[in-house]
Amino acid sequence: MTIRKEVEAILAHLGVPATTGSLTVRTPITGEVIAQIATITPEAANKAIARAHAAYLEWRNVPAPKRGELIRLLGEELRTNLEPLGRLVTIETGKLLSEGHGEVQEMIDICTYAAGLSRQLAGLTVPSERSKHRMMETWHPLGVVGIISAFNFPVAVWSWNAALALVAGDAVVWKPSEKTPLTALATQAIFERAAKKFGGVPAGLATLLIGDAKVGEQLVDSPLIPLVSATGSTAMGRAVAPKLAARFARAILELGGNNAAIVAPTADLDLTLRAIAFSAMGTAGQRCTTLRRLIVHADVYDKLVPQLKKVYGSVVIGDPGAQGTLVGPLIDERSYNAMQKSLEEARSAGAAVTGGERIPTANDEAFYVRPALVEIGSQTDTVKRETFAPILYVLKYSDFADALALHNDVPQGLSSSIFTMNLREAELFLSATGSDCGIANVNIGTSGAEIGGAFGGEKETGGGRESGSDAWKQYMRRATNTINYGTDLPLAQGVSFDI
Ligand code: UN1
Repeated sequence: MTIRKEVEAILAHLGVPATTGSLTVRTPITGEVIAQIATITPEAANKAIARAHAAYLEWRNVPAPKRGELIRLLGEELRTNLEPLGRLVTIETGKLLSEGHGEVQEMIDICTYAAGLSRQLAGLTVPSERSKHRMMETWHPLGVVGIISAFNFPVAVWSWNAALALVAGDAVVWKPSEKTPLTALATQAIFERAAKKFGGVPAGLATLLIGDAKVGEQLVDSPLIPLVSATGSTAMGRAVAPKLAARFARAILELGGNNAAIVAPTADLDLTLRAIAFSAMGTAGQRCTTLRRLIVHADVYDKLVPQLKKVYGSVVIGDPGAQGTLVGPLIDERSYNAMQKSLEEARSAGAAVTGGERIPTANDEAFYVRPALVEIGSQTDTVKRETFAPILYVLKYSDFADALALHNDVPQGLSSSIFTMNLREAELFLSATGSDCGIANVNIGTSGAEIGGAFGGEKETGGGRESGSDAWKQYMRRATNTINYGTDLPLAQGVSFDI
């Protein structure tokens, strides 16, 4: 069966109505076209946003634990469809089958989390300074949440936002990456089934808009959308953030990462090697949390780096659906060119590059590469820039303070790790003067975060937090309430105003 036929079968199985249109969808596995689908017009997109707003006005009246029931059903529906949706993720993104399945598992996990959360959207009660007064805070639904997602986590990112937003009483409008619209259509069909089992939801409660960057701009500009959660490049965030700020809308920005790990002299090198391999080469280096910089102590450099080179030289590259493959294709030619450009720049800066070459296949339009290990003397501009490809820059250090300084001396601040058995180093790395990232780990890689924690990063990563912890608060508005159950009217701060 060709991949195109397989895609048609999966979409039919998941209940996606067959369409045709101007958007060409390819699989990076072979580069072949797997679908032609319709895109939305600007007028229709505006109507959809208005419909979502009307849905929100109804949905906010449904008790939160009932809203949680919808998300529980969504989780169940995803559980039933983990295999086909996971396979579709692999076909559309080129990530390994276990990662495709893992992505759907992540969706299921956030649904479980959000369903529980629906009974815990609690506000504080606060002691009032006034007699016979009570203060409390109440969390209310916010409105329509715009979700702009990237190709590399084509469906999990929607679920992190949508599960929380829907439980919070919001409606969601989703603009997925143009590179991965099929998994979005499949997810929408799965949502519709859950909504039906729920007994129906207001029309347009969760809406999918397939289109180009202009659709994203409509979400960013719409006065009906008080929060936009956008995942993508720092350049995209730079365009989006001022527009949202200008109309006082909220932003959750998940932008570039330039994640590093420090390998200290006491590191468990066997564990470190395995953690580096997954973080740096996994998903062909196309996670926001991918390990991009390795800062290795001089005492262990000559032991670790040759071992790493061996792994880089032997890792199985190929069909992400095949057993044994560890590195699948890059998403497209542009990504391949960006990788080659960065490697060229590193070479001219005197770096020693291992790997990085294209692995020829029968398909000219598929881009498989050997992951690149780049030993480089200093943190050049190339190293400071995020290249969304499997390049690991390796730097050497002798003094821990220098390693920390190198670590933080990049514009991005998403994820970070230290490999050490030294408690002082580990604690320092996690302290206020340590890693400046939103995620800081010890003896574990930079990628593969769990949904229970808040996910996001600082500096040019954008500052947003999604998923676990108290991320839900961004999808709600807080009202502070003061109630007077007495007959007097004492004023705060002892102010008197007798009429
Ligand atoms: C992303 O790359 O956009 O930490 C998100 C991880 C995943 C999320 C990555 N759970 O690798």
